[in-house]
Amino acid sequence: MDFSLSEEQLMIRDAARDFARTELLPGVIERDNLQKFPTEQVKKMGELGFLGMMVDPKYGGGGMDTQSYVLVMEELSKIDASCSVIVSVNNSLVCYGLEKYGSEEQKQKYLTKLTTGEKLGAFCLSEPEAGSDATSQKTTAIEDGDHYILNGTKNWITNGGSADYYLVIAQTHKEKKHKGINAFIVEKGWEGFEIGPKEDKLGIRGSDTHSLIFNDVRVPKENRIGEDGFGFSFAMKTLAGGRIGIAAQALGIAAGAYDMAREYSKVRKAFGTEICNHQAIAFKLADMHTSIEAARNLVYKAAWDKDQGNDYDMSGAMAKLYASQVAMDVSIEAVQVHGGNGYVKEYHVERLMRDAKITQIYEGTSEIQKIVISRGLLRD
Ligand code: COS
Repeated sequence: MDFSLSEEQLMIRDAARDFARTELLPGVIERDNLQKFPTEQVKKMGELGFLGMMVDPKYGGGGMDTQSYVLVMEELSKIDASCSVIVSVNNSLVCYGLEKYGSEEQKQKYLTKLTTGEKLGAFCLSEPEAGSDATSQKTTAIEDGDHYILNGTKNWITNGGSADYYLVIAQTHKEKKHKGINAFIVEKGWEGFEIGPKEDKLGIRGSDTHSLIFNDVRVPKENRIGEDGFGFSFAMKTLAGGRIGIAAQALGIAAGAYDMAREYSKVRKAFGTEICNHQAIAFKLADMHTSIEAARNLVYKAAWDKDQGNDYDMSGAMAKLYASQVAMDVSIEAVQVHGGNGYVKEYHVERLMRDAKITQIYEGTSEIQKIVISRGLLRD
């Protein structure tokens, strides 16, 4: 086994680390407080090539591997998980979905703008009654000549208010159940497409989460992705890669919280010495570091599987399940190491603790990951 990173991977990791420290850290508390979308930072991430990392350069992408993407996600998430989820959705759900399954016309028209940051994407699967139970889509897309007519509501959509292009999953042939579902590219501003109010969230408050309402929105047939009835499969295949991105986000949150706890423990004194000299704190650091290393190995393995062309449904699900638990555990312990200061926004760790929780929920809850893993184990 070779765990070493290439020169190129180290360079992109360091670029993300520098960017996170210089561009994300300064305003992160304010953005969290005010639920302010990081418009300027997203623009800069587009310029740095973080928004279409794995896409072929002929569509404006970086042509990089999944490992590089995971490294960038990890570094950004150490500081600002609200920014990293924007990167994750745009890369692994929207750009990946379009590059892998879109038509050449769709790639030329939409993908080339999404990779550069000129436009931002959103992935719209969840509904008020179809979150985990994703086959129960109530949004309909009914054929009408050379268009589909879209009606329904989507919930908890990341980049909901800020995106330009939306990949929307909807039911076309109800009687065919999941085999009658389609995925469509919908543009902001089309008649009948309304953006609902912004959600007031526990964490990742800089990211922009909305419900979306579709009232007789006319979508041209050429905006359907893949063959008729491919939509559910499209969503599942795309989400399998998305989960690697969220696993890397969880890993970054844990690593960021650990770094802060370690630094703090070396300067804060109690009972006449730095608190890291007390075994109660040193053992916490040992446990945190060990679990982060285990999570990192699972996340890198899932990325490696994807890069090798191996099946990554299970390894991605295992990485997300484990890394998201580690993000919760480590961030709670980081607050504890900081004592009273851990409860204060200025010290950052309380934000990381709030941000960690969503990694156990979105792109498939931990319970859904266990379904994916156990079904994979029991498949003949
Ligand atoms: N890749 C390709 N196809 C897949 C797939 C995958 N990873 N997982 C499932 N499918 C296919 C199945 O093969 C099946 O198709 P066929 O009948 O043609 O074989 C179809 O999808 C339905 O699968 P299944 O019967 O297993 O569906 P279930 O209703 O039992 O649900 C889970 C499957 C739970 C895995 C799925 O609904 C899921 O992932 N839910 C969570 C969705 C999610 O992540 N929501 C968050 C929203 S995005 S923030």
